[in-house]
Amino acid sequence: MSGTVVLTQRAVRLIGVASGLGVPPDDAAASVGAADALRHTDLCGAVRRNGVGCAWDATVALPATIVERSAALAWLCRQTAEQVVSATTEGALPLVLGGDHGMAVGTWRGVAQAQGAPLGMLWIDAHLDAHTSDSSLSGNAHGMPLAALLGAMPTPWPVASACLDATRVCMLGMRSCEDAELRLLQRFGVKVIGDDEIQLRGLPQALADALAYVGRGGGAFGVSIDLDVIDPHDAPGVNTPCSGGLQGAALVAELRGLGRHPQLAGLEIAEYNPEHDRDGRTAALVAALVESLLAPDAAACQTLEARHGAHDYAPLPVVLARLTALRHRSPSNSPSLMTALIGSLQR
Ligand SMILES: [Mn+2]
Repeated sequence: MSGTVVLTQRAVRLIGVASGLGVPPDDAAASVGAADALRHTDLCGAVRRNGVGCAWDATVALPATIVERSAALAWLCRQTAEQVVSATTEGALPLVLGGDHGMAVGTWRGVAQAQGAPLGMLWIDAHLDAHTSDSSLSGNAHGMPLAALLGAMPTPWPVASACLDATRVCMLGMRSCEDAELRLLQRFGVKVIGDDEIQLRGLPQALADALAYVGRGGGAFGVSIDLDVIDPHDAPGVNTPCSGGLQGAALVAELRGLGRHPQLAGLEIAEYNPEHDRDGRTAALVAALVESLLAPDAAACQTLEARHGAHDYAPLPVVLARLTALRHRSPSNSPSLMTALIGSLQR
């Protein structure tokens, strides 16, 4: 029998989307390169450290032959949706990564199709992403995915019908929006927990409320994280920085274990821009988010350790980290290793 203990959890499939279609022209090249840049930060390693299987499944990239913008958007969304459906059908949890948040239309269309039902949605973002092609002044599709997913886009829009259950959609962290977006979300009855409310009530309570809302009735939900929800000091590598916002470390801590939620049907991390990053800190934050999302929560660790007769109240990862550190210190002397371990647990 192997000495490795694996907590039961779906494997994770990472799907990159190389798109700059939905962002301002100056950010397009960096946005196209975002998925590839993230691929080199060992996100699979971050997932596997939690005992969860992981593979980088595919990077969806536009062929040079498709040049017309709306045809290109439609192609990207369709391909992304297909990748997501295939991962879900095989029992894995899809995690879609990229620059342009416009990819969300493909991600969540795929997840909703695989689930066979409209989804609840926790959308963690500094913006509302709820412009339509009529209301948007910039015309940038990364400001529209939520409107498209609610089925609010005027025709012709490449990906139209509703994928979300509007009564279970919650926006978390908004600190910049325009009236047309607010009106649209109000019309659909979408819940908005803005940044000011988070500052007032604290992130743990705001997040708990948001999760209860999107998971009401036990149906599947998705979580889409736009990195611009984080303070640009912690996450400068985004397309549309917005001052203020959540501390990176706080978000990492609060999302711990969410990737193991039984109703969670998919994850997405968007708007990474490697050219705007400083010292790789945004990329490192993405890796930390991914690791935390798939980490077993404290209750799961304690259940596991109780099953194995442990009763020191330190969660298993802490015990294993201590053991590794001690083994490093005295590689050849296992009796003293055990003595030292016991000593460290008693401290
Ligand atoms: Mn966004």
